[in-house]
Amino acid sequence: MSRKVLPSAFVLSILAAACATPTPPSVTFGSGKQFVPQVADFLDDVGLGPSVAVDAQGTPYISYFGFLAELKEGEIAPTRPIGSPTLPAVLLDSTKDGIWTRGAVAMQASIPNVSVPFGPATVAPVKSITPQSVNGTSLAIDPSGGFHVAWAADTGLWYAESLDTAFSASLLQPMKPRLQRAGPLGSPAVAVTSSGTPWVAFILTTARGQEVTVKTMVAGAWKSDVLETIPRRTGPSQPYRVAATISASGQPVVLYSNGSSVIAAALGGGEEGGWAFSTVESGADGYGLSATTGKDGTIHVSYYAGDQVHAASSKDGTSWQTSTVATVGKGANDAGRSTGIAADDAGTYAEVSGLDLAVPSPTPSAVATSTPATTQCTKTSNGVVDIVAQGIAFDTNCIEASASAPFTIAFDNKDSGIQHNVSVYPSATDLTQPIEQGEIITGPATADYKVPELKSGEYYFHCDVHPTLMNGTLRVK
Ligand SMILES: [Cu+2]
Repeated sequence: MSRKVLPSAFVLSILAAACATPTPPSVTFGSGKQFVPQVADFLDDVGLGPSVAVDAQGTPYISYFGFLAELKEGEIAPTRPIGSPTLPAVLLDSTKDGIWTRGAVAMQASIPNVSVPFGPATVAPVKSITPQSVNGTSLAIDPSGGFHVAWAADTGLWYAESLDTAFSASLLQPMKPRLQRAGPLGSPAVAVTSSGTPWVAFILTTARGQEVTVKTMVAGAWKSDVLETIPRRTGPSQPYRVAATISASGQPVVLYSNGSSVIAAALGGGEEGGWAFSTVESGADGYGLSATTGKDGTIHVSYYAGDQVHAASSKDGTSWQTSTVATVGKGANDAGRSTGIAADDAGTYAEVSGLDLAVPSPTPSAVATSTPATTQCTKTSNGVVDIVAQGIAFDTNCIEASASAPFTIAFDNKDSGIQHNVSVYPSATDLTQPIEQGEIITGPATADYKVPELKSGEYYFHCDVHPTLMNGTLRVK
């Protein structure tokens, strides 16, 4: 079996918790068509607003925000390797052969005598970003390997590009006074043409409403277009996420939701080469939009529709075919939802469905709100509870045992060539002292894990290799 990992077969996962005592990243190589979670970054409070892109060679890159971890009293800050970016910052990571390079797009100041990977731009206002005042990053890579990154921050919408070895940044849309809380300035989307022209789309809330705004570079200057002004909704301003991609004809296609329908705006199809609008799906709320264009020119879009994730595709950018990808349950934080869609570069997936979906993206709030509600709890029988791992998932997200009696987890790892275990912890946020740590076994294999007697209450279990994908509650009664 080849140990080469298909680039499109990654789920790039970022540990988003504040980690004063970081767990070392676990890197598991897989083969064939399967998702292989990896921890890209684990120092400090990192991973907010992630965006992923793959370059022409198939190397994946992720942009996201990083903040200093808030330390509890007595905790010692983690040591950072030399060359690590100073925080807060807009970060950029990439992986090759299982090794992650952690660099930055923008930092508040350069570090004397230290070169940070990817040559971040010096952007002094980055100093004031907080997890509350930012609203997403977006990363695009042009065919010659240039990076294009946009991010929504307290001071406004920023864009940085690196066509050579260093990023240069500019402020596309200033916010004055600066935002204390993310909201009026929506999460951006960047698409870049084959000639390297960036298109940046976002929704900005103004007195007129929620303005779907597109900016692009024309003869060295930024030009702005408002595609539609959506009436403001009641409650705190929280614009929808937008998506952008480049069609087969090399023109930008911007996807957005007006609250009741998902709309596509394609440049070049309208009168005198203007924007042509089409409805992707009416009746879909369209949270968490993501879009991409396949090698064959088909445009793929994914988004939420109620408690489902839908995908739509179009050959021409005007007529759309929709399908249901998954039913995920209704969460409380709609605006925090996000989806991700990517078409396979080599078309390997064409016989499957022509596309890969990773749902939801590793946005912390999206993960938390999209977990389906627990319906059934697997109970112990004669002191034994069965857990099966298959397809990088447990067959249950709840197990129940009796108080004051030890019990056994009879674990069956059915995933051929993939490592799993089951470890029990006091809670999802208290992962430093496992109550029981199961030996990691490579499937197909089984193991019996002994759990000591516990007081009644709720505990947490997960697979230490895939903690974000395989976890659940242990109820002791
Ligand atoms: Cu696992």
